[in-house]
Amino acid sequence: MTESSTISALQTPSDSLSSQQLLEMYWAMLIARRLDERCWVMHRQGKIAFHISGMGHEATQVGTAFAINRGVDYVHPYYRDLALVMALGVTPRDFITSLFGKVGEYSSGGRQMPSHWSSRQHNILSSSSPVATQVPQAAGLAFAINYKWEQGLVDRHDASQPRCVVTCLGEGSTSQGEWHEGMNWAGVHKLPFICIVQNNNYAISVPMDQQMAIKSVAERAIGYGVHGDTIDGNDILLVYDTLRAAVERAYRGEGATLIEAKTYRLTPHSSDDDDRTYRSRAEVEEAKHKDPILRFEHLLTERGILTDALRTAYEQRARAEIDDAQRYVEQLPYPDEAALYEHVYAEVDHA
Ligand SMILES: Cc1ncc(C[n+]2csc(CCOP(=O)(O)OP(=O)(O)O)c2C)c(N)n1
Ligand SMILES: [Mg+2]
Repeated sequence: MTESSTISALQTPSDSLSSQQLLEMYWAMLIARRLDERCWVMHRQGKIAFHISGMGHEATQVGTAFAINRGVDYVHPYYRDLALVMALGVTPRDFITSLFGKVGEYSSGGRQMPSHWSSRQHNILSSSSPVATQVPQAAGLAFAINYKWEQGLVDRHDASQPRCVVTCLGEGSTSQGEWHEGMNWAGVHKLPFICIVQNNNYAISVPMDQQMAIKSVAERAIGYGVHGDTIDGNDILLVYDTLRAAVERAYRGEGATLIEAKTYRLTPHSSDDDDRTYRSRAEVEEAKHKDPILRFEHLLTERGILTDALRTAYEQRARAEIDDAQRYVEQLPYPDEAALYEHVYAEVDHA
């Protein structure tokens, strides 16, 4: 990613971001949303079997990506992080190839379910399907970074090296033991670790008040000895500022941060879910008024940064990129049957 080192070196609060940087953030949210929408269409057309959406979470995810040293710091995302991984460099072609499971699929050669991101190139760790397993893994990675600093193997000020680990999960997944173990470990060892809980109030059909007896996940930070913040996850600039502070804390060796970003998922949990069974249409409609993309669009328009002409141009560009990606993937072949056994067992030389 070209911008990564600039952003990291700036140490800027959001009010010093340039118009160009703000527009890049807007673009990152928009392209993820339009791709996400296309995925639902492809699913309804019977072209793909499954889609899990990030719609509504874009401010949290893009604000996060822009606050780290992109492509250098590690990110251990969860399945809803489409906008986050795209802001790190995953392209519409990459993602659509995953959805179709076609040859050349970037994360697993088409073996994993879609949205189980993995990209060595972008320092994105591969997640497992059991929720929250990424948290102790991410804490372990942060431990390794810290260990190298302590042993003098890596200079903690070297911005070409990973200096923190960001991991994400939903509020429901914080009921898993792995979350608590990972958070505790990060607190004990003062790790360069940031955990973002994307709180959309539901774990599929189960509301948050059936997962925990407290109002805010971040209240638990004190129990782990880490810094905790609860923020409006639909406010991209607030997300950015909160993340910048957490990233700087990690880089300075001052320990871990737990960020609870309150947001809303605008779609059913996945293409296999019918959310009419557990939440009212009125509630979903109400949430659409707080759509993080519309909110950022409004702010940028008010500041004179985003014009109608520019917005139209972005929409056209998004459409063209997604059309191109879909066309490209549809003509790709499926993997050969024999490829099923590749990378599963070590090659044994029987000679
Ligand atoms: C250990 C485990 N239990 C159950 C599941 C099935 N499952 C997948 S996603 C999910 C809901 C998680 O909700 P939350 O953490 O709030 O994240 P959200 O989907 O709302 O973003 C569940 C129960 C799973 N993948 N792993
Ligand atoms: Mg949730």
